[in-house]
Amino acid sequence: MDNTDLFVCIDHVGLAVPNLDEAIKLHTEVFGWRVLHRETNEEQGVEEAMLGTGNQHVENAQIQLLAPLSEQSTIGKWLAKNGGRGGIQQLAYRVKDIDAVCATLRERGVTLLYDEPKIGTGGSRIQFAHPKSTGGVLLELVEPAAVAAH
Ligand code: V0V
Repeated sequence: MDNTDLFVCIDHVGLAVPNLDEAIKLHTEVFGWRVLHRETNEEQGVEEAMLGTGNQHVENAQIQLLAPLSEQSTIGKWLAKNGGRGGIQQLAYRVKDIDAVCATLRERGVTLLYDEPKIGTGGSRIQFAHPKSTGGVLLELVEPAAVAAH
């Protein structure tokens, strides 16, 4: 796959938060973000909200607030390791063809977490690259649902 076809843009930055309602209040009332979407993803162990700026729905990079469904969940463990405080947990790149991107990254030695992409926010297809193979950042790949449908 050509490098120019690999990533479309930054899709979102994921923030781990101890309490979703409090985090939404901060980001909407103080920072002026808008809640675009909210859902619970049992498989990922999160209650999450996607926030956007301005009038655009999905064209701009978003903020994803991620609250844990349990202490044993990925976000629950991340928060415990970080003294219970929130922070940046992941950086997500938007892709057009997640299967092709995963194949290319695997060829280049990147460690991907799942054999096949899983379902993420809004019915998107998602995959993660382990921080040990990305220079220390948990990298998510997102193929949005609208693209996945075509
Ligand atoms: C762990 N490490 C991280 C990290 N989490 N480094 C950067 N960013 C993070 N978020 C480092 C940690 O410091 C250790 O480094 C090493 O990785 C192993 O840490 P650990 O505490 O033992 O963590 P693990 O192995 O239990 O879990 C790490 C992985 C986990 C990446 C496997 O976070 C995972 O499965 N993430 C993917 C799923 C996920 O994040 N779901 C929640 C979002 P040292 O100390 O060894 O150097 S769900 C979502 O985004 C959705 C639904 C969506 O976008 O649609």
